[in-house]
Amino acid sequence: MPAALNSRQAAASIHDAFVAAGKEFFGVATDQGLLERGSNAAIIEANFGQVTGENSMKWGSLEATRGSYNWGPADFLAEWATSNGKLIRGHTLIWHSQLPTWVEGITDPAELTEVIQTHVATVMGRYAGQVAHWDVLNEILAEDGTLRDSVFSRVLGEEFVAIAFNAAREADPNAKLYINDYNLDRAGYAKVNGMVELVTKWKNAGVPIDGIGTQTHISGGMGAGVQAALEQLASAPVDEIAITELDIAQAPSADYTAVVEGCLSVAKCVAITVWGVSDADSWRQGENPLLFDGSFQPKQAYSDIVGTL
Ligand code: 9MR
Repeated sequence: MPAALNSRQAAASIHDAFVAAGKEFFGVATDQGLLERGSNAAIIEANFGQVTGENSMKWGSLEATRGSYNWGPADFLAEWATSNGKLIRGHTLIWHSQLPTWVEGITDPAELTEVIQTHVATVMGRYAGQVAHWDVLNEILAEDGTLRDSVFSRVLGEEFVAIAFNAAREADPNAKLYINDYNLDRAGYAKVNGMVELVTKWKNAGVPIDGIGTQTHISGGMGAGVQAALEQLASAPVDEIAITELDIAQAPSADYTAVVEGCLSVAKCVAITVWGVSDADSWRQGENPLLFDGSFQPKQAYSDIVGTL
């Protein structure tokens, strides 16, 4: 059941408008604590079409102690999404941050390979068939476009890319498998070049990478450059591109609409996710970067995007 109209904060669904424009979904990051507070659930029910767990599906949240799983918050999110007809983006399987210390401490390549395979199979297996996109790898590049230093790169070199994606395809053949990163917002930037190179290399080697996720945590004035960055990412041999964690300092309407128009103009760009509903809960406190203000009122940027669509 959709929320009653008087509890909705924006009359028109940005997701419905985006789908009508030919795209897959317009979603938002959330989690149990948020869904149980304020107008988050009502707004998501009425206005968005997909949820990404802001923290609940990260390795550190799921398995801080080896072999002991904390599924509660992740299960809550998946069940909420399913019962409310929302798609899910799984975030994220392999990431150097919010990584349990027991994983950080592994030095043996065979052991780390097995641990990655088990993690991917266990987490993706649990939600198999329910998750539209999985961020298999998150933030593996340094700013100069080379591989970031992490336990994964130190112990396995670039091979962990193949290990993780091969395990992911096996665990849930229906999920679109993504490599996700930030600072992919400007065409020609070293990290964008590095991403296209890395994905091209591994795709040509037969590794099943379906999409590139560009987080898109940006400042005002950067929105106009996003389309060219999407075009460059789309030059990699992937099926699709998604904007996965959008937020823009002070939420200027011109930048938000430019990002949405950029995605509309690039055929491979299939989806947009904003990184939270309300400024009250944004990780960028003080920057007011989201589409709903601290009182859950939709901003100009929200209605202008719907207008554009
Ligand atoms: O928004 C998330 C915040 O609540 C967490 O404390 C933080 C922990 O690292 O992660 C934030 O989400 C990040 C996402 O998982 C990956 N890209 C950057 C996001 C913002 O930091």
